Amino acid sequence: MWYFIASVLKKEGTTMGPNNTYTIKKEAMRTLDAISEEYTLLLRDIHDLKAASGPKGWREEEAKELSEMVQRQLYKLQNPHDCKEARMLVVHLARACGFGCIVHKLAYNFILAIGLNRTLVLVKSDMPYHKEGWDAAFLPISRHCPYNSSRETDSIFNTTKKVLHIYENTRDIRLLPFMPRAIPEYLAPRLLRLHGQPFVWWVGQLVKYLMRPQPFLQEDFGVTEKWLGFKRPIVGIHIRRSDKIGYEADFHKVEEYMSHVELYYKHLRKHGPVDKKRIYLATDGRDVHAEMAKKFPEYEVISDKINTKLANEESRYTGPSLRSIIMDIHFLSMTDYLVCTFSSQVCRLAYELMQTQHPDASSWFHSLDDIYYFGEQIDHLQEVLVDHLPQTDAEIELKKGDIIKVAGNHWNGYSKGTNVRTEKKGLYPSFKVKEHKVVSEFVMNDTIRRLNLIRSHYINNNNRFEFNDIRFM
Ligand SMILES: Nc1nc2c(ncn2[C@@H]2O[C@H](COP(=O)(O)OP(=O)(O)O)[C@@H](O)[C@H]2O)c(=O)[nH]1
Ligand SMILES: [Mg+2]
Repeated sequence: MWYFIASVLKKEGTTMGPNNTYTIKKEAMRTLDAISEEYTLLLRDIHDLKAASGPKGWREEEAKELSEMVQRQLYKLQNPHDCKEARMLVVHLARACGFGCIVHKLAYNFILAIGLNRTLVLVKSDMPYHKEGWDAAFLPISRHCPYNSSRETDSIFNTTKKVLHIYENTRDIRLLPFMPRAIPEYLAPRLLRLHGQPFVWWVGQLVKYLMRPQPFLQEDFGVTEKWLGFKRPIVGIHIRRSDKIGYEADFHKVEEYMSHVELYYKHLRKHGPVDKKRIYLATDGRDVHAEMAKKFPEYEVISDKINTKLANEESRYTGPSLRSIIMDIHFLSMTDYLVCTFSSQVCRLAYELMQTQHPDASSWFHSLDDIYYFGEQIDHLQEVLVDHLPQTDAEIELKKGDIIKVAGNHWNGYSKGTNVRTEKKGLYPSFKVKEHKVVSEFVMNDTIRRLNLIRSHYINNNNRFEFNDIRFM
């Protein structure tokens, strides 16, 4: 609702022609200020309500317990007693891509490994930043069987094979019921109560496991934190430029990012005094640091400018560049709020890791473009809470209970999507829907039961699956 009002009034306030009176323009901006104030107070109330719900500290306790449970299970799956006896899933990445992209591909295959009850194994040469592979920065994902390099092709339903090889182009993995955006059934009752975006929490746990730092990296985090003078409160800004612009994302001015930072500090001041407006700046845009210093001198900017130099395309796939992106993601994830573009895997990864440090930080961000998504996810679904009659040709009708496949949020109060019932695509008010959470059973020891479940899932999905692939039925 806030996005809707802000968008309408800003337009009224800034597009008044010369014949319209100055008073209306001024009134529009004054109304906007008043509503912004109300919005801020409402957010404070929600924050206080959340803090007051349940016994003091239960959220922290619950988050800690759930995280420890998941981390223990991942560790167990990844560390079988005898590697020769273990059922493994070897993931082969087809092409080199950025760090965030690699982590997300590994997380995706980690989910597949968990669903098939197999130990995830990597190929050393699939890490373009370092010849030592994943272990150059992180603890081996498995102590006894970290790497494998043989190449074979298998069906994921070949349950008798000890070692299964999986390639990026392996068909239809994404339609397996436990693949993104599902959360494990055994976690669901507790997770749905705890967290605003349970799927992001789940991905956060997977990337937390994958990115457990080597001791030297852990030490580097501590030393760098001191050297930077990293202090809270702080807003993390990631400004993705260079190779991304014009191909995978639009250009956004520094001012666009900073208007959301301003709003954050305005809200924060309602809770108490703020000594300094601070930002952590990560960017691959060469001119951003100078522009920020010139246009926003009142901000304390915490940043390592070397990281920006190392981010450029010529030096990207090198060890120092790997350190730079790990540092930037680490510090972005430690901030109190993120302003960035979710079209970038860098910021989505920082957002996922942020969830592992707080009971529920799902609303601690503003993305200038996409809503949160996970590559290869099945449709992102929303559930309609109240009916909606279209007000313009661009809008679609909603009925309570309808399911919507959301394409994106326009950040002006409206989202775009397709109503599954009517198959109509168009705009609808974002506040009339809520997230539809997908829950799936993950580890099932009974193989036949699992294959049957997979088969029935495909039948329910319009036979998009070729049944020849199920060799065991
Ligand atoms: N150090 C640093 N590197 C960056 C930054 N932005 C982009 N990069 C580099 O560019 C790569 C971008 O690829 P990827 O992680 O797949 O994210 P995406 O292309 O933005 O979706 C990163 O992994 C880094 O190597 C930044 O703010 N800091
Ligand atoms: Mg990329």
